[in-house]
Amino acid sequence: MTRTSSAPPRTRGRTALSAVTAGLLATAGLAALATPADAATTLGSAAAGKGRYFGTAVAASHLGEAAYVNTLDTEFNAVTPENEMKWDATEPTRGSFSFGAADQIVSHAQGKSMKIRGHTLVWHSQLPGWVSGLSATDLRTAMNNHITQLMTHYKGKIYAWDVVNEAFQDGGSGARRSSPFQDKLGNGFIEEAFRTARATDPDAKLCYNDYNTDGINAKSNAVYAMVKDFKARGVPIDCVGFQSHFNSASPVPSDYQANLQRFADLGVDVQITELDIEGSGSTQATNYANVVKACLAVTRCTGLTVWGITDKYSWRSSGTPLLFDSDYGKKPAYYSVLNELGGTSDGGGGGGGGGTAACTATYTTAESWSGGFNGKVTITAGSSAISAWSTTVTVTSPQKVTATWNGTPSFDSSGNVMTMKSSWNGSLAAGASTTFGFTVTTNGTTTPPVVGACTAS
Ligand code: 9MR
Repeated sequence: MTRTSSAPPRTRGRTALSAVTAGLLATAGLAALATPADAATTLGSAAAGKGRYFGTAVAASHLGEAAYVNTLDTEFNAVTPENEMKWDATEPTRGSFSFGAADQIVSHAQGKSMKIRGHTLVWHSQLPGWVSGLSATDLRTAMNNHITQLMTHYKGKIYAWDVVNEAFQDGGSGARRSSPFQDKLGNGFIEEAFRTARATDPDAKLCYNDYNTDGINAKSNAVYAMVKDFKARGVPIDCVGFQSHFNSASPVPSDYQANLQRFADLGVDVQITELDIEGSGSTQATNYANVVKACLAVTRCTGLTVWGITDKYSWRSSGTPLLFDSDYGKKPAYYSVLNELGGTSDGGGGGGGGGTAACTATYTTAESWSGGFNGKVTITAGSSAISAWSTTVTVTSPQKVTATWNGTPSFDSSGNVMTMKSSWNGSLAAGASTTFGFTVTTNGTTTPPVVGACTAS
């Protein structure tokens, strides 16, 4: 990439976009996005077609990133704040509550009619130091107050709360995990937390959530016994969350579906709450498909949540466990999930398009200068010839796309997401390439654009 301090070189055939034209394109782009034609081409809409939600963990700190929000809003219809509702975030000192970051996520989700899972009210981790210093009586008061304050603040907005998280030990003992709550209040803290929760927001579903309980094993047997006992005694519980963090050491269990079913048979909903599966390619895609299959086979499995949107921000990023890669490209696992949900791929180039025409889009900065740069995207047809292609280019506000060439652009309402479709250059033989280009005025921000998956027909 060449850096010069002069004005941009003129490019032959470039289309200058006046403010008026850009505005018209933005309007046209909005209309195109609203067509029912893309009804089942996203995870959320395909899951809805099966009576389920498809959610993701969201971090408030990324809500300013256009590509992050674009993927969230396009693909998902439920969110779980990844850390923002935890005790250390919401009540860092006793009695003083801070809801700012969680509120950001909640208001974004509400604006898009997404379901919200509240995570989490009572957990041994991310617990501020002051809690563990309390006497039993005081701890009981503090726990009930914490539950009451959070659930009151979000009353009417939360689909399901993880009331108690990870209260059981790993391994074969089936015992409760040591925690300030367990050690000072005994087994009864879980029941008390659920009763307080029900009294505060009777409309929210109340879940117990844990990991390594995804198959039938000593730990899940212990949770099963607790839920059975709660149901028998009328302790309010509506759902059990199965976190489903998988990797080669902890693979998708073969009795996953049977385990979900036995809990459902106790009269609770089951939900996949923190799904991620380390790996790549077709192995990862198959594992994801198996998880979706299991949920769909269990009537009371009401939805799935993946633990993040992009590998870039995963809590275990190096294991690339999510459905979108670090550039928000759709991975084979994305296509296998969509397919399993009964959705249809729009032919995108993630490699899992299931026989539809495919292409890839790759970005390079062709030239840059003080105040702007020219981006070049190379579109390459896959193993079959294609007759048209399309991809997205997302720039970071306050950047603006001020010119384009070799394609037909349209813009979303923010102006930051450009959908570029082929014009004269749609027909490509198998493996053949073409390019399109655009000029970005940086307005002080030099972040490179993010190019989405390539769609071919
Ligand atoms: O993804 C969360 C990560 O950002 C935090 O650093 C971590 C701290 O405990 O918690 C992660 O989320 C956890 C979730 O709240 C409960 N189940 C396990 C998740 C992964 O550690």
